[in-house]
Amino acid sequence: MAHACGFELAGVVEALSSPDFARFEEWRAAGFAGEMDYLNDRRGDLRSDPRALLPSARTILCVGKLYQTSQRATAENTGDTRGWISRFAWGRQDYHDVMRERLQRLLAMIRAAHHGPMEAKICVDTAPLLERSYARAAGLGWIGKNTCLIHERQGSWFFLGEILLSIPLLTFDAPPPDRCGTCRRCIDACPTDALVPNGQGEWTLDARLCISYLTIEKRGESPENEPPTGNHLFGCDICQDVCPWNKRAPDTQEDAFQPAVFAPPLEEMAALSEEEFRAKFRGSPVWRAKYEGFLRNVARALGQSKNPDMKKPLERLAKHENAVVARTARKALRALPVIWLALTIITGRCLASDVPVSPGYDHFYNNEFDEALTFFESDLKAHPEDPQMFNHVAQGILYREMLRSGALESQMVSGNNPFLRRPKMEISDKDKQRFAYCFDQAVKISDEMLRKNPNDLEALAALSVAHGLKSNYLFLVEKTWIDSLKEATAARKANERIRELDPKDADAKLVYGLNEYVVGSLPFYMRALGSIGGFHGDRNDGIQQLEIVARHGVRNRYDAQVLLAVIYRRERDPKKAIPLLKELAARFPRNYLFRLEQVQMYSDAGDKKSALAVLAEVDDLRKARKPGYANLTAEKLLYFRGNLLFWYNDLPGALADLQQATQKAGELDLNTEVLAWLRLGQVEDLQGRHTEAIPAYREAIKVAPKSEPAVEARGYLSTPYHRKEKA
Ligand code: B12
Ligand code: SF4
Ligand code: SF4
Repeated sequence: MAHACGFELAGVVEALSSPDFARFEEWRAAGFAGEMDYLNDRRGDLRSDPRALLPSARTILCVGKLYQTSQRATAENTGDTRGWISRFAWGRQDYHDVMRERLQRLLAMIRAAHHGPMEAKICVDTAPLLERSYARAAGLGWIGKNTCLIHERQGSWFFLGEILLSIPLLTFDAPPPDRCGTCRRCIDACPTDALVPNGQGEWTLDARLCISYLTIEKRGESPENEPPTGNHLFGCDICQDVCPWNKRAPDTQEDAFQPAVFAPPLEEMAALSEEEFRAKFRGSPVWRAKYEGFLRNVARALGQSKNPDMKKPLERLAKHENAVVARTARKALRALPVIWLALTIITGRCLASDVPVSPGYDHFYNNEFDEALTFFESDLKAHPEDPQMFNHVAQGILYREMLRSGALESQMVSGNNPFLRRPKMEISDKDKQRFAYCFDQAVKISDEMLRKNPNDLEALAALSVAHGLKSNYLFLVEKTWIDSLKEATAARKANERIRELDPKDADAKLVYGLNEYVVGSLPFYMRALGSIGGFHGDRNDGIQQLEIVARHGVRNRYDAQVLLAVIYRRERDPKKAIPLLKELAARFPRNYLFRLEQVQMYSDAGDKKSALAVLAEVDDLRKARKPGYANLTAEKLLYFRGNLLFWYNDLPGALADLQQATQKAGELDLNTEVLAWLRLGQVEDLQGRHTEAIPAYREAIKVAPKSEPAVEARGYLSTPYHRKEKA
């Protein structure tokens, strides 16, 4: 009957007092209920026994209704100009009404089937009933570490509802086993560490730290040290998004839950009048936050956005007639100089008028390093007391050089031992000196700041970045990897101090995560050596830390995404790299590398069609001389296509492209040139023409004798190349 009424889950349990009430008592005694009066006062006490709601109750019929739709988070709908509403509130109609109406239908069916007298009461969410406890006892699922009820096949995206019945039922269901096992993804992913252990070693939720509570239930202004709520406007789904039991969870068939509003533009939301809010959200669960609460959430999201264009709407909200909204917006504005100053480490997006505005990083991420450096140098002139300004210049110099020598391209990471085999980059003396000067100044000024205040977070951040850059420099330019690791360790130490002082800072996990991964990836003997020198690392932990920054970071988010894309490639996990690269390409449209890397990843993932489609898109952008693409040569793209066809065994196609690319080899950067010659030789060999292959290998060796492709080419001079059988 329950299924016929639209419920995917159903079960029955006796209407007795729940043994879990002790858990509830302990939970609220710990203060975890925050200001939710309906849990703290008499209405909370009523949860001790369902017969407080219906004295004649003998049975509880528990049902679950799915609400997940086919809509997913994508690069287009999760940009930094948009807010985010939780899945359970996407529908046009409030789930309470939908559930209630279906439960009424179910009750009518039960009444029709049961002929005698019967009392009943329908409950959905708001009734003082321990819903998850009874649903668990009725066999609807187990209670996960994220505290949600999870069903093995249906996941956890479902609402609960109940009918208390005065009739006894003959059979009762049993709770399923706990299937969380050793997993702790939800705990690690929660950005505010709201999932905490209770006295019995089980996980529970401190609602005061939970974004869902802070955006839905908490009234008035945010507490002084409120955890960051990111772009969440109503509720939070993170601990369910990461749950493996939701990976294959089915979507709802319910029309009323299909998304009406889910990722609204922040600027548009900030401009809503009370009437417009009513028209948009009346009837949706978002209504619960009320106009004041919703706009307060918008103000917070604007303040935590990484986008400079969000300052204007925030300033308008600071003048809002609602005092709570206006004060929240003013608080967010006051915090901006600090947030955006920190942000300049990576994005350079300083917005507040009393700190330097540097569009340099927009150029930086679009690979326009000359333009970026012009901005960074003038910022430095205006703020010579700020260590980060020196870091920006040093970073601009280093990355310009990396692009020039092809080191920004991911061949850098494709070898067996990628972090150690990069040929030295050639860098001019002038750039070398400027880099060294900027590094020294950044360290000197940060040290001075730390002498005055050892807990100065900005100085620690600057120190960490300076050492990180120096580590890269030593590795790529000087190729002194032990010194490079020492610098990486110094970066990590400064970072660990930030993590101690501000454990909630997701961004601080960037350097830590990278260090874990890089050191954890070194060959064993080097790691052993490293441990004498004091470095240690764990690859998986490193990846996990970077994933947290990529998802929840503010200032280091894009760096973490770039690093992860590179790492996923190295870990042979192209499917994970693709969405990241799409997001980066959308965010930094003038950086062709994000698109070319997509080509490679689609190819690695076996999706030749998509790889060729992205490549054609890049070629169109090049031909149209779109910004960022004008300097890309036709030869480079021919190499890319030839390489792709080579791996897909389309040898005539590969040959034509590679011949054309190498005809004007001068148009290729060094990295691509040596690879193009190597591939050309290999294609000839595969077609049984070793005599034609030899000159190509010789060219590869001549162009960059010490590079990995040249070493490989040397091997094929005497023994023609054969494709290895797939393992
Ligand atoms: C208050 C409340 C909140 C609060 C507090 C949440 C919380 N975890 O306690 C806030 C505002 C933070 C919240 C958030 C959300 N909520 Co809410 N919330 C409620 C409400 C009204 C009461 C929950 C409650 O009593 N909490 C007190 C604590 C102690 O209870 P509990 O965590 O459920 O734990 C009980 C049992 O699970 C059991 N238990 C706990 N651990 C263990 C371990 C073992 C081994 C065993 C045997 C038992 C056990 O004992 C406890 C006492 O009964 C219920 C509806 C209701 N009437 O029950 C909805 C409800 C729990 N929320 C719901 C939803 C959908 C959400 C959100 C997903 C919404 C969103 N996207 O933002 C989030 C999820 C956040 C999260 N990780 O829990 C659904 C959950 C459906 C499901 N599949 O689990 C419910 C059931 C509403 C409904 N009718 O559908 N919610
Ligand atoms: S809903 Fe969000 S903030 Fe709350 S516990 Fe889950 S992940 Fe943490
Ligand atoms: S993420 Fe892992 S630990 Fe958390 S609820 Fe899901 S299965 Fe359990």
